[in-house]
Amino acid sequence: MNHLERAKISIEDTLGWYTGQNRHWNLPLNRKLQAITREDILALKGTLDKINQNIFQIVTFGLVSKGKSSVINAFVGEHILASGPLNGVTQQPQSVLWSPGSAKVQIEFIDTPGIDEIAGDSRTSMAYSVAKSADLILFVVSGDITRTEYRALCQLLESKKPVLLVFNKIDLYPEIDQSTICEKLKELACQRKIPLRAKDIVCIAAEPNPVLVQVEYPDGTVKEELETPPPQIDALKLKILEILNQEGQALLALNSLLRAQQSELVIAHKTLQIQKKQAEELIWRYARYKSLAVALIPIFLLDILVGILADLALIKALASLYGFPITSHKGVLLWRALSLSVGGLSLGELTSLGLGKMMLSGGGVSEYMGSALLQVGVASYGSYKIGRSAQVYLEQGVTWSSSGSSTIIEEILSQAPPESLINFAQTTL
Ligand SMILES: Nc1nc2c(ncn2[C@@H]2O[C@H](COP(=O)(O)OP(=O)(O)OP(=O)(O)O)[C@@H](O)[C@H]2O)c(=O)[nH]1
Ligand SMILES: [Mg+2]
Repeated sequence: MNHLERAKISIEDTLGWYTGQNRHWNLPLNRKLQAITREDILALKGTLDKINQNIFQIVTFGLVSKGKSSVINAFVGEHILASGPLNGVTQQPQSVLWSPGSAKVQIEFIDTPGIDEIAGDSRTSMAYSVAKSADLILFVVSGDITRTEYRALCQLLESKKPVLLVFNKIDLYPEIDQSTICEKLKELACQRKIPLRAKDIVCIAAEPNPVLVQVEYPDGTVKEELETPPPQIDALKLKILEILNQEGQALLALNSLLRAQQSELVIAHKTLQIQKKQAEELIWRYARYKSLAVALIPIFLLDILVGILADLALIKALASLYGFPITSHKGVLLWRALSLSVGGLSLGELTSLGLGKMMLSGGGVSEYMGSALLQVGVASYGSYKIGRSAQVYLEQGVTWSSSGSSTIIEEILSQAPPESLINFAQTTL
């Protein structure tokens, strides 16, 4: 099974958990929780649809008026998106489907509003949030790279996004200079003055200016007329097709999984917030059970065993309270990890105190009680700590959920060829 198929199953699985299809709810559905996680569940569904339909999302990004909308229009061959010389023509993200023909995938171009020099501008944040969910970003520039552009580029690369630098409006330069400009840009990349690889820089003219051409009429007269040349985007088309062929599936799988994890994280966080009080009660209840059992069972090791079982039961109870996916096996693994990090002390001390309790059981009641009480304190403290840490782990449930998304992500990253865009995006900055 390839990565894309495995990613699909993993996301289906995840969605199943959160929509209650394959989730062992033993609590009535929490209406409030359902309401506040509705959007995140929809986002998860959207990710699944995207992967089911093989939709590869390409986002255009850049400063205002660089030609972002024009690039998409040039691909689809129609003036679908408004473009114009004024800054801020695009106010909202818009999406346009394009089928590249030969490739098996569909491309969804998403146009974003131009980022502005003003920090905190709402359209800028909108553009960033769209870009961060892209499978590939076309960073459109049309001239010297400004400080704002450089910073924005670094910010996207820091979030491990695959980026192509698209130098648009190349027609504004005399034809003989055009290839020199492209070479210069690539050289800057080689010198690391642009944080990209030379091969990820493409020069195009999405909507070239009209040029004067000589038109010969049937009567032999020759007139100069303005004619709009076709877009010059072949280099970009080729580059995108190359990426799609070489690593399109891996990119699609990787980004879908990362996006699904993001939605899962938000759902987990909201669930934890809402169930906080109940979880708190649960933790204390289990801490009490455990202390009682540990204090009353005079048999050494049996008390420890009962204590461990109580912790395991607590972890399972917390998981099912939150409705997060957890199997018994994962519960044990989690308990082991947690008790090593927080409860190592309690287990060790419980053992020695248990031993003490056993030795003193032949002595006076007060000695036995003293040792047992100490053991109870450690037991309930350990239980409390384990419960608390389980909450934190559960919040990050995505990393060890039954769908195994992290394992697939790790595989995709480790199997990405050194020359791939995936590998570059992961290792740069
Ligand atoms: N000469 C030339 N002009 C272009 C090219 N591509 C776009 N333009 C012009 O640049 C201007 C801005 O283009 P848009 O596509 O609206 O730019 P944008 O980046 O989407 O702008 P905002 O939505 O405002 O952020 C328009 O007047 C286009 O005609 C090109 O390749 N060559
Ligand atoms: Mg635009």
